[in-house]
Amino acid sequence: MPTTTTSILRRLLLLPVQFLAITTLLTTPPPPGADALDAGYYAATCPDAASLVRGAMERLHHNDPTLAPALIRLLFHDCFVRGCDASVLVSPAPGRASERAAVPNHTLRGFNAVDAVKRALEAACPGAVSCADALALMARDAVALLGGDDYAVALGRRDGTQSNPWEVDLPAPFSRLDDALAYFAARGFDAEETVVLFGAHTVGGAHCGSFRYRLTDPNGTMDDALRCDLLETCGAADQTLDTDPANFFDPDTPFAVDNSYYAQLVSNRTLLQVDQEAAAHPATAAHVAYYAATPGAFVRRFSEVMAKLSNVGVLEGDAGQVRKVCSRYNT
Ligand code: HEM
Ligand SMILES: *[C@@H]1O[C@H](CO)[C@@H](O)[C@H](O)[C@H]1NC(C)=O
Ligand SMILES: *[C@@H]1O[C@H](CO)[C@@H](O)[C@H](O)[C@H]1NC(C)=O
Ligand SMILES: CC(=O)N[C@H]1CO[C@H](CO)[C@@H](O)[C@@H]1O
Repeated sequence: MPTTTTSILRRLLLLPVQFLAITTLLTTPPPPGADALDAGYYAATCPDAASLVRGAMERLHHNDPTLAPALIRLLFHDCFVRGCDASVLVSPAPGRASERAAVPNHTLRGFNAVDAVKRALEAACPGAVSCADALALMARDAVALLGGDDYAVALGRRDGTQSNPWEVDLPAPFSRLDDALAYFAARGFDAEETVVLFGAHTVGGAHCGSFRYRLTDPNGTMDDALRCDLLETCGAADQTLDTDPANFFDPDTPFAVDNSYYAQLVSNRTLLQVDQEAAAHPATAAHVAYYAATPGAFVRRFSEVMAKLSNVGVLEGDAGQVRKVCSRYNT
């Protein structure tokens, strides 16, 4: 009886949604999609935008090499939640939460750098360059500064006017790989592309909190020597973020876009469980083995897939706005 009631209720609730989706499909033209982005978008309004961002990134990177990995991650968190619309950059305000209040965002960094670059863009070309474009350019420059291939970023993204913590549904480090693959597939990334994007975990690092539970599991997949080393660094007890030690994913070359991440997967020496699963999963194992064995192929592919990531669900034309300050909507 309760099951029937629930299923009827569910059907009643779903019906109008399906109906709405169908009518929307029939009556509205398809959105322009990232095809409408254009490398020359700022030719008239801010011709030096890209070089201004590159120069600023070079200075920032020189002062703090940990920033570039943080920006690559920031782009991922932006683009997979509401598309690449700078929604991740909005600060929570009293009475109005934002994506930054959601758990996966607690360890995000780089917001001040984006604000600084945007201030420079505003000084050069007031109101022209969106925060979404600024972040896409900064992430591209981060990849290049970390020794990856430079790639073209088409421009014209607009900034969103919504940022909701409850929409942050990013996979967790302890997610099953099957779920992560389905999540990436829903955003247009197949298993190979997902494995390539995971390769971002060849730069930067993770706090112990995202893998500590693996260190006390003698039956887990982590290499024993690494497990013992990390147990010494991290301890077995949970810590708050400000005291929790951070660890490089790839301690040998933490600031190089290279294929060592895949060698670590093959030797069971990576930090995150979901990453480690990619070494053995039938949909990903061959890709992991290939990129572990073929350094140049990874570096080239990483930039191609980063370029694709930069175009997910972008706002174009008159949609959204061009924020003046990346952490605040225009009033
Ligand atoms: C299943 C998917 C993913 C999970 C569960 C995941 C999880 C994490 C976690 C837990 C951290 C450590 C955060 C900290 O403790 O400070 C991290 C760091 C990082 N992630 Fe991911 N990630 C995923 C996919 C990606 C993708 C697709 C990219 C980019 C293309 C990316 C780029 C990075 C980078 C560069 C860092 C280092 C950040 C820094 O040093 O500040 N991640 N990720
Ligand atoms: C590890 O596996 C052994 C043998 O299967 C089992 O007895 C033990 O409880 C497991 N330990 C943990 C921490 O899961
Ligand atoms: C990695 O772990 C898997 C599964 O536990 C095991 O079969 C494999 O032999 C390990 N590889 C290395 C290099 O330790
Ligand atoms: C980087 C960032 O904005 N982190 C925030 C994540 O959410 C917590 C809790 O809401 C905030 O305290 C952090 O400042």
